[in-house]
Amino acid sequence: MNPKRLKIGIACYPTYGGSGVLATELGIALADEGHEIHFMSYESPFRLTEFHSNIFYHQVGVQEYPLFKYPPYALALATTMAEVCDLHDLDIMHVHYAIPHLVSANLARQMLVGRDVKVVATLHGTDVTIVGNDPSYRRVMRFSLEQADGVTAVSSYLKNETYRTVGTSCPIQVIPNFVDLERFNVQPCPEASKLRQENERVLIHVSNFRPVKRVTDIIEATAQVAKSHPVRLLMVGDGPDRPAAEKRARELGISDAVCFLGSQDNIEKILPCADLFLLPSQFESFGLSALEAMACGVPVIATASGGLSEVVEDERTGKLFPVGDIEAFSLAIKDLLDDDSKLKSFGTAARDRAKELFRIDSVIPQYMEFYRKILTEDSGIGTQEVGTT
Ligand code: GMT
Repeated sequence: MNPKRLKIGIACYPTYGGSGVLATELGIALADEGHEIHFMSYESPFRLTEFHSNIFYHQVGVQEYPLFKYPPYALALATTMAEVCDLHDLDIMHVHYAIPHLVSANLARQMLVGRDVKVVATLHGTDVTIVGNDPSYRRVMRFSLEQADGVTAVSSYLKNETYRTVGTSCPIQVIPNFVDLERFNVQPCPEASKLRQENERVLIHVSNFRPVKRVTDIIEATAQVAKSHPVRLLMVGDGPDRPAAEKRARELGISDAVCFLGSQDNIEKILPCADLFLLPSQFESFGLSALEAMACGVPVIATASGGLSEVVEDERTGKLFPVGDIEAFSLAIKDLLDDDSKLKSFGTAARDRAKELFRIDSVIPQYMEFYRKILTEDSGIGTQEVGTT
């Protein structure tokens, strides 16, 4: 049987952030399986670094005009989506992060004449919990979810939050985030190993330094740990709370032990050098960065909030503590640093859990099955020919 080659449009935020990472990795994996992928965004997604003959990128141009205090990106995106659908005869438009991508996709579909495209949305987190839950967007969020042909969420927590906050009754399927275990492995890269001084333990955090990540909690906890343990903290990423974290490190006298590395394209080279990954977020719908650390055999110390407890297994692959509890946070770090065999077994269990539940080759078929179901539901496009992964 010849599996039908699907033509899939993917809209996402292209800069550093879990939803863009996931959307890009999904597109690459689908392209590897022979499907044709069309990314649409205002910039090329940052993890889209290699040439691939099945992958196309369409830049959304937004016209500036003196009347526009806020240039209407959602409209420009809808126009690009409709044009790409017409030119390339897409089967599916898969948007990542609902606002505004889902609104644009639904609008694009309405503009098409004589053709249909199925609209699929993947909810990632703050599109529901912060943006979609704001009174200025809640109604449009609910309306667009109900217009979509299929909706997925990256965790059960996020699915339930969507029902609770947005008040929609549309079916939502949980398809978890995934990781490529070949790329994210336990092998430290020699260059990154130079970041560790002799006798030091390495702690690492990776994020976009937004308030929800509570990055200053990491500095507070590290200062506690540094009183009794030689540690180096690697802060990877950039964002609004980076200056506050740098300031707090200076105030607490631990600047020498904290390296702010900025945004890094090849985080898989740095992660395996770390002893522990720290994620003290206010909430996370999933915590993709924690999963990437686990895949590298690095145990995770994170808050027991949102979907993190679906990723990190408390006292087996890491430790979970209450949001904002610096004492519990630093004790959790010290407990693992003080017990080498526990640290090692947690690291092994972390990689095993990533392998068991979140490996790329078990999650991609879930997306393919989801597409297949949507395509066969009422239009008959694809039928059984679609996607054998
Ligand atoms: O963390 C953010 O604010 C960015 C956001 C995004 O759109 O990239 O991340 C969300 O999506 C990720 C990928 O599914 C999840 O791993 C993150 O947990 C989620 N962030 C939050 O829920 C805060």
